[in-house]
Amino acid sequence: MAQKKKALITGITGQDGSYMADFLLAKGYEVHGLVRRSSSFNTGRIDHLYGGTVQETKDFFMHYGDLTDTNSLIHIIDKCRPDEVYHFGAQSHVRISFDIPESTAQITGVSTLKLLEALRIVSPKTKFYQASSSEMFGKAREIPQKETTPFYPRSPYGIAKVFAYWTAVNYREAYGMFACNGILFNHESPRRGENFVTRKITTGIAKILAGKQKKIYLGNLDAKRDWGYAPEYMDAAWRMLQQPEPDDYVIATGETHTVREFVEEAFRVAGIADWKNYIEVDPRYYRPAEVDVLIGDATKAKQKLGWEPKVKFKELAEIMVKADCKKQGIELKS
Ligand code: NAP
Ligand code: G4F
Repeated sequence: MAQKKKALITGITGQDGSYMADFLLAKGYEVHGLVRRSSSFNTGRIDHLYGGTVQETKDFFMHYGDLTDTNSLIHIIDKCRPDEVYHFGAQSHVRISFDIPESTAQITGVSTLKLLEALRIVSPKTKFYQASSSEMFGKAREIPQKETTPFYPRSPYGIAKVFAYWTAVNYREAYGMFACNGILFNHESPRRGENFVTRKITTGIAKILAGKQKKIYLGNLDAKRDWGYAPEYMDAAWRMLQQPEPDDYVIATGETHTVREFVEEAFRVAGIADWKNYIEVDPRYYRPAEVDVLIGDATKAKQKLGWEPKVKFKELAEIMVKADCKKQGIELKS
């Protein structure tokens, strides 16, 4: 019988890592996850994988570690000897990266160097996925953005991601390692962190309907993003590591919408016409430097990976509003 493939996922307790764990387990992988110590449980997104208690199954293993702790990374890689590493762990909030730029640089940027160096020493044949971001395009030099578009990051987060991107390219070119950058545009889901704008809106609407919240306080409503559906983006990330050669790919829907349009669509799904009564603009949520417009061109991914997004803007808003309403005990009709 062929040996199961082994994957190590950093950021397994986050949105993407948890969907990737679901995806790889369904494909028959043995999945290892790096989990950091937290004073409250941080495994809510993966509890379903082991029935709600912190127990391992025969195909699913958790390892305590931290992206700032090089020794923990070396030990985990040595113990698992993964065929593939999916590096999703990061301080991933752009606004907050202005408050904690140094730790963001370490966790979001330098951790890629630590992992690749650990792999180079311990397990150089392991394939490596770097969770690169459309935030690297920042003050975009070209519309739409593709693999060849120059970077112009606008936040400590974006700068850290540019460092990580070039580190992955360098380890590929210098040491022949199989390292790929997935340059993913915003992707959302019911598992999205509640302080990212789409989820803040959909949880807010659900709580308004449940009578638990009166208003939603937001920042810049004019920013435009290319929003896709997170589970589909994990399929793209996996496909990158199955190619004969490592490469970098933009993953996006090719549509862009303002935050205001997301608000309008989400309130429409919830059956509330007068959304302006529930939204207040609070300058606290503005950023010192904003990324005004992002829109991706995923032609290369379509041609080389056979990947295309199915869920677009309206369906995404519907999925998220319905899921958050359901959590509040409210079933919305289609
Ligand atoms: P997320 O939900 O914020 O998840 C981040 C993960 O990183 C969590 O599991 C978190 O652990 C972990 N983490 C943070 N600091 C750590 C540390 N010091 N040591 C170990 N683990 C640590 O992010 P996401 O939305 O899933 O995004 C996944 C990756 O893709 C990130 O690298 C993000 O920057 C990148 N990305 C995301 C998008 C998007 O639209 N979602 C687009 C492009 C790129 P806790 O659960 O303990 O906090
Ligand atoms: O939802 P956001 O916080 O996502 P942002 O900044 O685009 O970053 C996300 O996507 C990146 C990919 O491009 C990832 F790399 C990154 O890790 C993260 O997942 O904000 C989206 C837009 C921004 O323009 C922001 O200014 O929404 C605007 N916004 C308006 N009001 C708000 C709010 N953002 C947040 N988080 N909270 C608000 O109240």
